[in-house]
Order: sequence, then C-alpha cells, then structure tokens
Amino acid sequence: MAPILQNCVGNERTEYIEHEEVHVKNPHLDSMEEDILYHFNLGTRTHNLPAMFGDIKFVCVGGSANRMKAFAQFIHTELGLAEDINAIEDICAGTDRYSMYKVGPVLSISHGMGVPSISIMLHELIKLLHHARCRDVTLVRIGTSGGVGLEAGTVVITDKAVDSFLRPQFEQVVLGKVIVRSTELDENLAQELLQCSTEIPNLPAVIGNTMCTHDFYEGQGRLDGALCSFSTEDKLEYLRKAHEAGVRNIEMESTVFAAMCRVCGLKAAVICVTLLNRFEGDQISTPHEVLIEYQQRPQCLVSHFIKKRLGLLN
Ligand code: R2B
Ligand code: URA
Repeated sequence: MAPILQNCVGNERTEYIEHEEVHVKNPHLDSMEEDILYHFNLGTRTHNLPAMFGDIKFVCVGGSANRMKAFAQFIHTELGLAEDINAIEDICAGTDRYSMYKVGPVLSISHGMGVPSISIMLHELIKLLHHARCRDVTLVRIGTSGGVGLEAGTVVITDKAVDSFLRPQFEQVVLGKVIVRSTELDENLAQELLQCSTEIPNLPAVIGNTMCTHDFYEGQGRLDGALCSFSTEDKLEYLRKAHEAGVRNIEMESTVFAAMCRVCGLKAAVICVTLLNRFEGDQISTPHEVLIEYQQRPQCLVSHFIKKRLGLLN
C-alpha cells in the first residue's frame, strides 16, 4: 500500500496557556476507568499521581539512565534541598525501560536512544503530567550530538528540529497514513537559555537547527559503520548542505520531542552538547574524562535556568 500523505503541518498546535493543566489530545482517554502507564510501571488506580507529581514544573529528559540519575543528584545539590540525596530513588524501579527521579519540582527521566524509544516515553509522560494535573511545566531534552562546523564541547540550543531532508517536521505513520507534525520549538525559551549560557563560565553555546536522524551511522552520513554506501565527498557535501540550512548538530530524538510537546501545548527546548565536529571525522575519540565534562554542560545550563526561574539566583 502506497503511503498517503496528509499534510497537517501546524494544524494540530495547542497554544500554551499559563496556569492551564497539561493537555492530552486523545478523546478516548476520558472514557477509560484506569490508565496504565506500562513502561513507567505506574497507573491511575495503583498510584496517586496528583500527590506524587502535582508540583512538577520542570521535566528534564535524556538518553542514558545513569546520566539522568546523576542529573537528579546534581540538581538536588544545586537547589540546596533538605532531603537526603541518597533518598533519591528510581520511581520506575519496577521496570528497566526508563528511569525516573523526582527532585522537588524537577523530574529527571531517561528515554533511551532514537525516536521510537523517546516517543513511547513521551506518550506516558504527557499522560502522567495530565493525570497529575500539573500546570506550567517546561520540558527540556539534554543530550549529546555530533557538531556540524562547531568545535567539540559547544552546546547547541535548538532553534528548529529538522529531519534528514532538512524539513522542520516529523512524520508519524498512523493507520497506514503519514501524519506530518511541525517541529517548531519555543523561541523565547531558546533565547532565555542562550542568555543563561552567557552567565556560566566555560559554557560555549549557540542557537542553531538540529538534525534528527533514525540512525547513528549511515543515517548521519558516517563512513565508519558496518555498512556504507557513499563516498567521503558525498558525506561532506551533505554536511555542507545541512550547515547552509542552519544545522549545527545531529542527534536522534529532537523532531518527535518537539512535535509531541507542540501538539500538547508544552513549552519545550533541546540542549545538546557536541562531542565532535563531523567535518573532521566520525569516530568519537575524545578522552573519556573530556566527554564526561562535555556531558555536564547541558546539565549546568538547565540547572542555572531552573534556579533562575525559581528565583534562587541574585
Ligand atoms: C545522541 O546520542 C545518542 C547516540 O549516540 C542518541 O540518543 C542521540 O540523540
Ligand atoms: N549522538 C549522535 O546522535 N551523533 C553523534 O555524532 C554524537 C552523539
């Protein structure tokens, strides 16, 4: 069956309205007596979601479970919370699909690698925020990426998330048809984050477009996978074209993240550090300790942003 393209870019947007509860865009949910958030091992019957999560204002998501645990511990220290840091436990301990940590008004969740993995997490996260009656929530993806014409270690705050064809859209196949959703992110939030970056020493940051691919190797124009069907010149030409279109980094989750948040009226941002400059190579050969420091940069930036929003900075 040939795919039928439904061009609905932009049609599904929900405007963000201050102090309104988080929206879900599914009329079927109202008639369900119970909602089991299977991959979180949480549910509306088994857990008091408003009591557990009602005060959440910031959700930070990232690929690795260890990194999101480290972020939870870091933000706990940064916010100067009274509770014992060792009491921060994985709320999703009953499953190893995702990890989730709550630190005051901040939720830290891992989403794995790639669009399908983050998309499942986001369906359940947005329903969780809805069931918990959360208001004024900001979502931030913090992650790693390959830089396009940037020095390694630069943090890219995403302007537009674009697909492999450089289109600011995400295609979701639904019932054998393609639904197209816009991947526009909140411009003011990106600017606010850029301003925060200028207030932190040794945190080079830019606003740029982020390309989201469905593969790390051939899909990102790498010459070092198990398969490669193109030349070095083909690769460089593709990267040059992407750079001309404003792409400054490449990762694997931003389009669906931007699209789903936009449809549900959630303010969202993507902050990824570049681990290498893809014009210079494909292998990530930077020493481990340097990579660790790079990966802390998006965490420092989002922590500064949260503290500023909470009025904890002078
Ligand atoms: C960045 O890093 C991962 C691949 O190494 C992927 O999840 C991403 O977006
Ligand atoms: N993550 C990616 O998706 N690509 C890179 O090049 C580095 C990290």
